[in-house]
Amino acid sequence: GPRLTRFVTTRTTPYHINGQTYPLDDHSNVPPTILAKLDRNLHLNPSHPISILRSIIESHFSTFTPVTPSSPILTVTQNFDDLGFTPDHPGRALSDSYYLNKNHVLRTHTSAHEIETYQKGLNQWLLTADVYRRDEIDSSHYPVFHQMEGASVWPSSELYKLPQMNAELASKLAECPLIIEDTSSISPENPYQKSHDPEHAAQITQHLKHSLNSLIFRLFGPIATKDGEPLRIRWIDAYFPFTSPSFEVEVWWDGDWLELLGSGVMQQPLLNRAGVPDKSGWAFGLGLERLCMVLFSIPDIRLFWTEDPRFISQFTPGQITPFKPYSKYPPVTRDVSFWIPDASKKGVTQWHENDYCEIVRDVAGDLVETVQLIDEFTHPKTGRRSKTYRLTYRSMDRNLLNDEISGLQSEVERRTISEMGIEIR
Ligand code: FA5
Ligand code: MG
Repeated sequence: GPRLTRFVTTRTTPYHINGQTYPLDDHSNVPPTILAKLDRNLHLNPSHPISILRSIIESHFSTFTPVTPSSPILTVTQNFDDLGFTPDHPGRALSDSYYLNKNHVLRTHTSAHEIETYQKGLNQWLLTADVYRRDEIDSSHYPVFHQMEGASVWPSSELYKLPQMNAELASKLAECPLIIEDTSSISPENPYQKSHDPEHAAQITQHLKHSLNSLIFRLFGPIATKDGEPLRIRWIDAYFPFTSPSFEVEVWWDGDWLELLGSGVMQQPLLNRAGVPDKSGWAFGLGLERLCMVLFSIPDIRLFWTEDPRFISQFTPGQITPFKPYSKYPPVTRDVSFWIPDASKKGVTQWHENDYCEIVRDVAGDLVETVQLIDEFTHPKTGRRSKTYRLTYRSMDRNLLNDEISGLQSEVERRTISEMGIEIR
């Protein structure tokens, strides 16, 4: 089965959200810091970079219908089972996802809304929402981020139009200073589906690639090609349970490949389940934060959540403008070394770094900037494992006091001792 680490919340009363009650059970692991994010709706504020980027992508795909789902609380069936996630898929683990209880999860990806959107009869749509994942802590990871899901499907009677549409898209792309490095290939590991005519599957795949290359050029072209260099985009094989073939797309940015999105040809059983067995097509899921950080020069992912007016006042609806950092307050660091619990003993939970980060975040909220593993070793005689973490605290909008950080740090230590069974060295 999945790796189910039990994160012990200090919570004792059921969750009450929007008039609904969710009884606690041994899966409940949503802390108050996360609950507080459920109604921020950054993607609906027209002056927020997330929403600005959303509207620019929506205007690029002008024939697609914009969709906003209402609640981030989904059943485990909607978020995982309906999409073909196997019972032991790691995404289901308590260490990676937020559960209200064993039946309800905070959506981990916008793909969870694919079926209901096809059920509405939409063929071309763009759905934007907040998604929740337990993760490490650094300047590009935050437990809440935003995804945009886009899809294009056609009834079988319209597939004959694809070659013409592809030819038009290809001729527009040919005019762009663009290098596409397509390392993907159709193979037994990443096949066209048996129920698809390979001709049609190839046309759908090509339409997917052309459509996303043209979006990425629209977003990055103006900044990336400023000094005469072409924009580089890379396609690589991927795996998702609900698409085949599947691809990830990266863009060359600042001397490195940056992962932008996952995509592929929709698995036909999913479209059948959505009541549209006669349709076929493609979908993608794009992370908005990382894209915004590059396009708006936003240096830290926590800034998206700040309520400091010096952030939001810098942006204009509909425009990509560079962010001017208003000040960077000094960091305060603390190192802590401890023995992790021995999971071979009965009743002892497997150590997981996400559980540690979760407690740090629960205590320090957005004051924690990074949690870095800086040393680890196994004691040669006892076999016990030691880890040393460096916790960096920094506020986005004020100076931190030493005493304040010492208080947070001892609370982190107290809780990790009592809830995770670590032993400070
Ligand atoms: C998915 O979530 C799939 N649902 C995407 C998909 C949709 C595939 C439709 C096929 C068809 P993945 O976990 O790789 O895939 O996330 C998609 C994108 O979200 C990533 O490429 C990245 O841009 C962004 N993302 C993922 N994790 C994080 C994170 N912790 N912080 C910020 N962005 C993230
Ligand atoms: Mg990925």
